[in-house]
Amino acid sequence: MRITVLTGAGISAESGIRTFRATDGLWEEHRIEDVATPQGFQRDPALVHRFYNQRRADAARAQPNAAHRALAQLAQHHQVTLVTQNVDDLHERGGSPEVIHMHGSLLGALCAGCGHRWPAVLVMRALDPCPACGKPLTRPDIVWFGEIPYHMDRIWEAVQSADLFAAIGTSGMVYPAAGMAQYARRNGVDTIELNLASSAVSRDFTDRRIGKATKVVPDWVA
Ligand code: BV8
Repeated sequence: MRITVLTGAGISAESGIRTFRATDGLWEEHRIEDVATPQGFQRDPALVHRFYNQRRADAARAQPNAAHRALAQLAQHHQVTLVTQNVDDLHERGGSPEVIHMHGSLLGALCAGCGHRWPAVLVMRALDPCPACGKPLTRPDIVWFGEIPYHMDRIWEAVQSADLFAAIGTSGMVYPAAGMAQYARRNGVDTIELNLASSAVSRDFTDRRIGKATKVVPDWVA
């Protein structure tokens, strides 16, 4: 069976990583939409790096949970395309063989000048020179609001060609991820939502499992 899975911050919540809604969208009194934007980086690169350095340290301390491990197990029995909005590496550390990070990754660094990518260091600074062009324009390799998410052609293809589309732990507040269930249904793909509560797009799903990810995901995979 071909299953395309989309995960959000809710799958990492029980690993101790805060979700966006849990922080009511604020960080150091800044709206995340102000910090996680190219304009925010232009305005105050040190503030933006502080935001991501903190999340990189939190993610490094966190451990994958039973939901991450259950999705790795699912991939052993089905053709799974795993797409995540999350920027942590808990899916990889939970054993998933291939993860599509549509919003980038805390483990990546990107040169805002020449576009070169390289592995991030734990504490990143804007003035760190790019290994390729030498410019002090280092940014996290994260897709910010107003930027185009990565691998979208491959993702849309995986959603429309699946037998089942499953969304796990996402509020359905951010596009284009939030539009995937509707796109699946338009292509005759069955849809299921696994979440602690209903989301902004619950109406787009024909099936749902309500509960904590570490409970409902292993139960669903079993
Ligand atoms: C783009 C990386 C196009 C950064 C992120 C008006 C209408 C529609 C769209 C827009 C609009 N205005 C602007 C837009 C576009 C914008 C958007 O959607 N804005 C929103 C705010 C309206 N989108 C974009 O800008 C995207 N790009 O559209 O480009 C384009 C085209 C051409 C040319 C240029 C551009 C890019 C968006 C990417 C932003 N980056 N992340 C970072 O991580 O720091 S978004 C960030 O928030 C996350 O990655 C995630 O995607 C998003 C939402 O987070 P969730 O993962 O859903 O988490 P959340 O906290 O919201 O919810 C947690 C869920 O878990 C809840 O449902 C909760 O119930 C559940 N839960 C909690 N605990 C548990 C649990 N479930 C199970 N078990 C538990 N224990």
